[in-house]
Amino acid sequence: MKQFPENFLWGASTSAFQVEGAYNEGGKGPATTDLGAHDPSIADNKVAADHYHHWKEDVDLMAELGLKVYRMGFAWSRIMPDTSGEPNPEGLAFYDQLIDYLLEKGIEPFVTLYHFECPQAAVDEFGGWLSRKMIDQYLRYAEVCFTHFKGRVKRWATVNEQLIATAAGILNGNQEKDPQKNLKNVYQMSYNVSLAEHKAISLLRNIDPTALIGPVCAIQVVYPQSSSSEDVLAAENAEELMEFYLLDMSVRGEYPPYVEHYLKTHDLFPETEPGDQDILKGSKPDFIGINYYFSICVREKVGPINYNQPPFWVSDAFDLCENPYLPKSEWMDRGIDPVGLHIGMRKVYNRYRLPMIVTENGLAWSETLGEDGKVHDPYRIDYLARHIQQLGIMLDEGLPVIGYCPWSFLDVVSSHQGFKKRYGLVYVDRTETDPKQCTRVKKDSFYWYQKVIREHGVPALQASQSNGNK
Ligand code: IFM
Repeated sequence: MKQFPENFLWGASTSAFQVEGAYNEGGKGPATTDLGAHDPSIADNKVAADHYHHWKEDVDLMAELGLKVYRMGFAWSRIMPDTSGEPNPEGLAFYDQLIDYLLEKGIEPFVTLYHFECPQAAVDEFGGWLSRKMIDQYLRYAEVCFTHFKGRVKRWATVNEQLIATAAGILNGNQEKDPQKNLKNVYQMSYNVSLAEHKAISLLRNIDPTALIGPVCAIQVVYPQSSSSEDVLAAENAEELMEFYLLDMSVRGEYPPYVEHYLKTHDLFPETEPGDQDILKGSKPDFIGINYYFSICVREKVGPINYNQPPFWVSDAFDLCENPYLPKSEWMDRGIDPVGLHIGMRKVYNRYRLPMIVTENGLAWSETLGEDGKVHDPYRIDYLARHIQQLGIMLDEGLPVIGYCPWSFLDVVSSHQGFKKRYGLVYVDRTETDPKQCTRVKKDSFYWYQKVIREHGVPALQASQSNGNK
């Protein structure tokens, strides 16, 4: 068995809006994620996993699991309910008790400032990230958090999955219907997020120079459908447009040349202002958070642009296609690909030379409690084991992988699939329409991961379909 280092950060992840519930309690302001157009037959985040009322029990479970770090989120509008710049004392008090109890249990809180939820007030008043006013809102929020939690939170994430946060109108309030204008909005919002991120990093250096901060990126591992030069170039284009454009902005404060050219020639280049360069180049993150679930496969673009897909796939530079070599499952229709994590993280390190922590990785499954009152999830254990095994190989190769936080610590609500799509190590007993008591039940994967943490690694695995079935 590969022994992971003693100080390896074994963790688990959640985000605030997907677990907390209590959407209108404790002085919290409305958020985009509260007000989205939800199908009433699908659970929303009003109760979610009711972590707001179960937080102590949840931390006890984390301690039982042996977590070294808990990658969590603050709900922006719980701390800053409106645009006045005045924090909500009740919101801060909720996180005070949670963070203090985590620390008491020896678990490091690793907090994401912005994980998809935007204060609705900012969207209503000035269009959210479409306006530069949002940069000031984010910065004030960051200032409140950095100051209030100084010395207790020593690791921060600026933004979770900027690609999704800016592409999904339901999360950021971008209602533009015209596809070209919508795309332009996406790139403008993303540019504003990058400015906000750099300002926040510089601010943390002043407020708490010993704390660490970095982005959380949904890395895109893109394979060409064939070895034709055109398909290979299409795969490179896709990685530049969906991953490196964001990470280059986070780390280097500039677009990759290909992306700058692409945006300019497609009338998508954002509006900039004098002085932006100094902001973007004025700070650098300490680490990169890696979110990875699956790889994708593309081929050379032929035919007209298909606007009927998420904005980040709308392009004349590549076309999405199937990867026939990977096993698939209900919620993993692109395929399960542990080696892709290795490929993706190696590229990230070679490009940026920063420590990396896996901030999300996990397998969704539609689960219910069994007749024995338990949840047996061998599929999840297999998925996690094979990805952790790849981390061991990376460590042997000398890549600075400092931790692993599977998604998710407990079942969370997904924006479009409610509780049908479960990722947790801990089961939350509720249905789509009836939150019941949200009783916690430890899945088999909980006990398995507990052993992984205790023994510092996973036993050697047999090759299986999950490694590809060429
Ligand atoms: O639930 C999401 C999370 O909010 C961001 N990363 C992907 C997860 C699974 O879809």
